[in-house]
Amino acid sequence: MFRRSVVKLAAAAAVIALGVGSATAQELPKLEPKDSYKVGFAQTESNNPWRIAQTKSMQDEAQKRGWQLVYTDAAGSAAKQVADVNSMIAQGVDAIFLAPREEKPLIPAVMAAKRAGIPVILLDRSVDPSLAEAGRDYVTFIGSDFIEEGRRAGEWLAQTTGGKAKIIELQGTTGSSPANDRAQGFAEAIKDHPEMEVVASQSGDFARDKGRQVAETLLQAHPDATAIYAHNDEMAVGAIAAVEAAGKVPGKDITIVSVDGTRDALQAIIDGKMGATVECSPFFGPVAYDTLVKYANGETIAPKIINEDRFFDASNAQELIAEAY
Ligand code: GYE
Repeated sequence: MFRRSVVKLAAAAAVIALGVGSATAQELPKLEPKDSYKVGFAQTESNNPWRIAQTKSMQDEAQKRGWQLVYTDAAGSAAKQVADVNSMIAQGVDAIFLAPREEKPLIPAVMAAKRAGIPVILLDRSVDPSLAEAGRDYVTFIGSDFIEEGRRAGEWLAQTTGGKAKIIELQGTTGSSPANDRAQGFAEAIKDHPEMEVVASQSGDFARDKGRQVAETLLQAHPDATAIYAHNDEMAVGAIAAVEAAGKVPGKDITIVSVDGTRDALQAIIDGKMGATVECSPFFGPVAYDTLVKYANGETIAPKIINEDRFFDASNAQELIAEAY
């Protein structure tokens, strides 16, 4: 008798647990419409003009709206970024904007926020889609189409070199979504050009000096290289110094193409040292907060919100440098 009721009770508990479990596993945390929010922005690092412009955009827009912004800088550490998100959860923010440094290590942060009932919007970088999903684990990803960026860089290089190039590729941060996708898009663009070949590919961690060092080593190992594809402008600017240190002329002996659209890159294009850069906008503030307001108002949010990006080369760099960062 006693045993039977225990079994029944256990079964009922299991049903309830299943019900609750599957509901929370499927549903995103809701957000109440309010006049102003306290939001978190978990930045990955601040070692380049792109990051600084992005942070400023998030801060300026929060100030304009009278929102409270809890800002953290993970200083290039995925582990610190997870801790930063946990501290935002403890501070009871209404929502978290996260720029995940790498695709996998930030999954626990996304899940912790979800468990705490705090909606997350991914900004500029994404997480591994097999481990976390937009619309279920986080609200949406807002940023550029990195595969398309890589493709545009590759197509420009194919056109400029007549489909003939020995390429050094400077990859971004290992395990980050822009590094993965920019490599993929570029490879797709050059695969039908039999005389275009990536002779070496190594990470420069999206950083100027690391990019310079890696380019220096790879230029020594591959003296026949004719082009450099950098996954961001900071590494491309570092690579210009490496090319010059190797006694070669950037823009003549070595064609350089990259991604972002920083002021230094546009200046290098004007100076003829760099060929082109695919724009990747860092100005997220308005679209980030507008999306959160729409979410709070119960509007359907697309799983990806893709920024429109331009292309900078010798034809427009001079005209557009005034608005660069
Ligand atoms: O290109 C780079 C930055 O995640 C899209 O990260 C961003 C990239 C950007 O450090 O400069």
